[in-house]
Amino acid sequence: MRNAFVSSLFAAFCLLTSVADAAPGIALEGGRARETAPGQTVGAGYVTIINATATPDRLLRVASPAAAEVQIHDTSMQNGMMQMRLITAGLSIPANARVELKPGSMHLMLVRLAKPLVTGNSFPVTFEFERSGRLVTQFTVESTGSASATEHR
Ligand SMILES: [Cu+2]
Repeated sequence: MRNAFVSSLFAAFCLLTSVADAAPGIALEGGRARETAPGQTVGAGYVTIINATATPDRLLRVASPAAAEVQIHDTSMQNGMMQMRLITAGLSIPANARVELKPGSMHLMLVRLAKPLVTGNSFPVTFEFERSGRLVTQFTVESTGSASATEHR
């Protein structure tokens, strides 16, 4: 019963959003990845997730043709060492908030790259949200040499 109710609500919502295409929702800004050296199979990606709605959402998973797997990682300092932790339960996106995935903080790990990431190139990344569904954004590859380049090897 509840499912039927939810899906009819969802259908009504889709109908509404298809009419009002300027409806606020989740937006992705500043998608970028770090260039990788030849032979390097793991890359790092960053993006800002903006929730302009009054409803919290949750980032469930991320995928890209550029890598076999895209993981969400968190970074913390443990005894002066930078540690990364895989976030498997999704990432909660509060209402009216900006969640920044950036160097030294939460970030995306592109695992088993299809090919090296070359500065200036770009590739699509798909984000799947619990409420907002799928959003695709382009990540631009930037050169390393910026701070916290030791975060990933
Ligand atoms: Cu990582």
